[in-house]
Amino acid sequence: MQLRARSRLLALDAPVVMGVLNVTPDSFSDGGRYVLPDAALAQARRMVEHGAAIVDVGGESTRPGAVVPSVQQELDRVIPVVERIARELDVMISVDTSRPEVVAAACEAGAHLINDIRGFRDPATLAAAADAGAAVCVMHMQGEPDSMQRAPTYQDVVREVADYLVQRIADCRSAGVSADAILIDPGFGFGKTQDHNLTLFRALDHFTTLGAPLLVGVSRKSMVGHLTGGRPVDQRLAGSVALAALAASRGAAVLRAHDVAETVDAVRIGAAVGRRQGDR
Ligand code: YH5
Repeated sequence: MQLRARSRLLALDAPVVMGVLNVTPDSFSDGGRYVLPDAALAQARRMVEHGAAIVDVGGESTRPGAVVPSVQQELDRVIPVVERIARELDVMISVDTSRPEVVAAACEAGAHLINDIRGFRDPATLAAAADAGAAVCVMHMQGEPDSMQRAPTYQDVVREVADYLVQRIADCRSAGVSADAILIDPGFGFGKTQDHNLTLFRALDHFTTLGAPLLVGVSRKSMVGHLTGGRPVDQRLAGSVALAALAASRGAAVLRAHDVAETVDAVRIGAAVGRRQGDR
């Protein structure tokens, strides 16, 4: 199994790690236009050295209450960083965006994969990704980042999330995205209670049968906090790594993580002990 993303092919026979690179002003203390690309490039380089196969660059915070940046602000944050990574590192570049203008400029700057937490709700965003030949990650989210955690409800969370993802795979194909350029993601923590997250995690085997490689993002999330007696975000490393290993053992193809070195080891362990396609 391979992911086709513009000029790059990524082997997914063994699970890989996508390193998180936030380029929001609150994640780089200065937030200035000159400091940011240098600091971000250094962090990207470290993640690649630690074994990240993909670097995920995001210029919009998903924290509830976070201010949505203007298109120009998002471009100013993301594009210089993508350019630097493309020029200086040998890695697949993912860009976290919901906007067609950012997709087009990011691909021009060297991005390979578009990771839209809104699941390409805007058809123009999907069209821009398809036009550029970029791979896409389609994530499920109930509601909007601002309000999604207020009272998420489902009749059958596994069915609803799976049906949504299957429909989105078809929509991506209709928009011209090639079949081997699509990742799907149940979207842990995006309009889900702890119960929903756990139910989805236990059903990961099912999500691996939907027709596209599965991306799982649980790193540092409240799901980990809940399962570890309420640990704050800076004490969630061990829990995050444990969940990453479990996800890899159940067939997740890409693990999105902040702590790349630790997660690379964890997914190796998970892949080795888990039963994978082609076993037996
Ligand atoms: C994801 O799952 N998540 S941003 C709250 C936290 C810690 C981390 C404090 N982008 C995903 O990482 N893209 C994000 O607790 C994503 N899948 C994909 N494809 C949220 C995040 C986080 C949120």
